[in-house]
Amino acid sequence: MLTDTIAAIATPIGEGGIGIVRVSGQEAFKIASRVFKQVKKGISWCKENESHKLYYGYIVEPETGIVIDQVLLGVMRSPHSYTGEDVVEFNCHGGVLPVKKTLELVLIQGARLAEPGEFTKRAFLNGRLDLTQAEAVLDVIRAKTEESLKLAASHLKGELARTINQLMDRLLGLLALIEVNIDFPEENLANFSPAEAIELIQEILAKVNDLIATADHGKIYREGMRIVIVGCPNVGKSSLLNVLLQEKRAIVTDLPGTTRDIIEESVNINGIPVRLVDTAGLRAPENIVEEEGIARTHALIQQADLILFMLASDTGLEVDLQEIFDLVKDKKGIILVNKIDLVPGDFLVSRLKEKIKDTPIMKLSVKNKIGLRELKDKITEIVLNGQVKMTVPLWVSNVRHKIALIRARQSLEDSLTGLENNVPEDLLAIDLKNAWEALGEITGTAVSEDIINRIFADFCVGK
Ligand SMILES: Nc1nc2c(ncn2[C@@H]2O[C@H](COP(=O)(O)OP(=O)(O)OP(=O)(O)O)[C@@H](O)[C@H]2O)c(=O)[nH]1
Ligand SMILES: [Mg+2]
Repeated sequence: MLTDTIAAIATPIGEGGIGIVRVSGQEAFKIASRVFKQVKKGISWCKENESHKLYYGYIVEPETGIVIDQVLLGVMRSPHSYTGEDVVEFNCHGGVLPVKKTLELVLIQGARLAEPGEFTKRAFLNGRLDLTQAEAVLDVIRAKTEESLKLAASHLKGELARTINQLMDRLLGLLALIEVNIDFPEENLANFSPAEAIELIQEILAKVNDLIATADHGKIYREGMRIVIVGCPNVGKSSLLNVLLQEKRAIVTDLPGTTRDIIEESVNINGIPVRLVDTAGLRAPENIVEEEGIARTHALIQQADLILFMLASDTGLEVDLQEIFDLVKDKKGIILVNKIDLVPGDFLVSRLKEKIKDTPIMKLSVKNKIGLRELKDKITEIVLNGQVKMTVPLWVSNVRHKIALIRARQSLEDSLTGLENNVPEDLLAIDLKNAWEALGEITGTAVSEDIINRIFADFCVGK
């Protein structure tokens, strides 16, 4: 499969400064030489040892001689390219047609259209990247906040892989000792001391546990979270969405029942990528449109990571809120008392405190922008359990990595139990090998084709 040559458009389809068609594989240069006519001044692009340069020329349809575009050709020879293969990149003018026509020509000359993520997959299979780095490529592309980008970039640099590899090396050293003991029990070649083994495994286990502990926060920075604003009509839900978005996205009026449909937008709250959802006010529906809106709100509450439950200080607890509290009671939430510019709201807050024990209650005025800073800080505090800034140098952010770490932890714990109970060394070796393999799944040293395919299927074509 790695023997054929793949091609794809690597830039978004649309108008832009440049559009790039990327070609990788054994035939890349041959294909380029058929369609690229260099405007020769100096060295020919296909001269041997010429690499990592741009060459000026034209894309020409070989049969007709028709010029498609004026381009710069980027040449990167194997093995020093992204994929590790021979790579050429046509830097066309950034229009839909020049780029598409160039791709077409390349395909006619024998390249195959790349699958999603296939360039990066080849980079992995050719040992240019480990699996954590390959996954980080996608995380960098998708990063929504500076913090998510920072996290992805540290993985791209291979920091997670380095840590995992160190743990794997130490495990392997121990395994080797045990294997020697199994193979030559009499000869006492290797000094295998169970006490030292226990110490070493405990050290590795502690590191694995540290990594697992970062995973929940890491996932929030990588994948973001969904916050749903709910409450009675007219309390200011849409106003809050608009002010957090700094944009008049949702319609705001003083008529109750203004919002009928779900409005969902991305915002950055202290570095956390958030999908913020505004919903239809909860009340006895007056018509079928409102009824549907309210039904959707109920469904959304179930999917939310955090609920902002909003009341207005001027209307207070006029409706029976028990039903709504029941809806949100299993979720993390914050109760917001809005419109304190109209009525201070202290009375309402004290009444609420009688009813509700664990959920934080905050006062704000969306209109006068009072309490918004505190609300943002409260949100981060709740989702990160009080830890507001990224302080740990290395974070696990990917659920796949977390699951593998948990399996490694289990096997390490099993091996410790075994050592304490003097189990035969070959059984001990099995546990340690399992731990080693679980860690190897993270970096890709021991990983099934199925997992690899699943990872790269998420990528865009051309990456
Ligand atoms: N005085 C005051 N008015 C506010 C405040 N926040 C929102 N409002 C006003 O309250 C009215 C309702 O605001 P919306 O944001 O549309 O309320 P909503 O909760 O989305 O209402 P529905 O979509 O009908 O459920 C509007 O006239 C807002 O300008 C506030 O903090 N103080
Ligand atoms: Mg609204």
